[in-house]
Amino acid sequence: MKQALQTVSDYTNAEALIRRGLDSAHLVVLRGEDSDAAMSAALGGLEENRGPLPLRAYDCGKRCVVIVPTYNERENLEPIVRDILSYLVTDVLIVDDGSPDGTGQLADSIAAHDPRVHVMHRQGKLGLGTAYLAGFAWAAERGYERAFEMDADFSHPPWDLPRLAHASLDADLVIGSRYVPGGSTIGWDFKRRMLSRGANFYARLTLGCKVHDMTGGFRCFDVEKLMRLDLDSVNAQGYAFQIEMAYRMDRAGFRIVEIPIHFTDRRVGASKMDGGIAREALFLVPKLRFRVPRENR
Ligand SMILES: Nc1nc2c(ncn2[C@@H]2O[C@H](COP(=O)(O)OP(=O)(O)OP(=O)(O)O)[C@@H](O)[C@H]2O)c(=O)[nH]1
Ligand SMILES: [Mg+2]
Repeated sequence: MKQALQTVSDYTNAEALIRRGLDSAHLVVLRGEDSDAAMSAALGGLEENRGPLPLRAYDCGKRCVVIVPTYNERENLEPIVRDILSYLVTDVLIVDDGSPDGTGQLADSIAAHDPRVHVMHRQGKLGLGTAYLAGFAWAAERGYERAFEMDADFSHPPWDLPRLAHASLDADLVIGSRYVPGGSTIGWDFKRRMLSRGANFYARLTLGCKVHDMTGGFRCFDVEKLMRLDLDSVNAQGYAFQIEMAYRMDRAGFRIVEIPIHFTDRRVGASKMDGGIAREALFLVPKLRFRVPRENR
């Protein structure tokens, strides 16, 4: 199936079009490459249902690692790792919490064949927040300059990774945002949409924070800035972890940029979202206001 594709010369032009409603899945960023060749690579990608594949992965010039926490993501793991590496020059860190479905063993076998892929195994389901904190520490110890957060379930379009990486050259935290012009959620029912909207409204109002998508989990951190935060005192999980990290970056005076993304409901596998995650956010958010000091850099 042929789909309409549009070319742009660079990411600045791409962002302007996406904000005006163009779907990034149908955009080819040329980056100086031959237009016909880039178009045919992108079309090939769309036909395989892998998005507008680039001729070459985007190299932002920083040492990047995409941290992918996994719990029972066996079916998603190989395709998501493959797509991440197709779009971005980066390493990948899979943080698996002893998934009963064998995701951890599969991750080991992917890593055995590709030196860019690394695996951290943890004993039992310890939660998304601590998975990311462990990943951040791992990245800082090894001198990575950019650390991405990304779900394994294809909710976060891998073709948007280069846009996040590019925006991170001029920001301390980039958030792939559903709630700025050009962003959206696809495939969620009314209840789930209201829950997410409500959580964001509540967090913004309670914390007085300007970020539109406080709960979004598709992000890129400047590792050096991230390490200046007091990460030992972060203990939130789920939605609340993302709210807390955005708030801490904001309170520290760091530059946060939101770029629009289309968030899509998971392709396969089961959701780990539950009432506990929502309750945590409800009670933790007001506490953050008093717990997180405003810092002067
Ligand atoms: N390591 C680790 N990963 C987790 C844990 N909980 C969720 N994940 C992973 O974190 C990512 C986001 O989790 P999801 O299940 O998609 O949660 P969600 O996005 O809130 O819910 P849905 O997308 O609606 O299913 C996925 O890659 C999960 O496999 C956990 O306790 N430990
Ligand atoms: Mg998900």
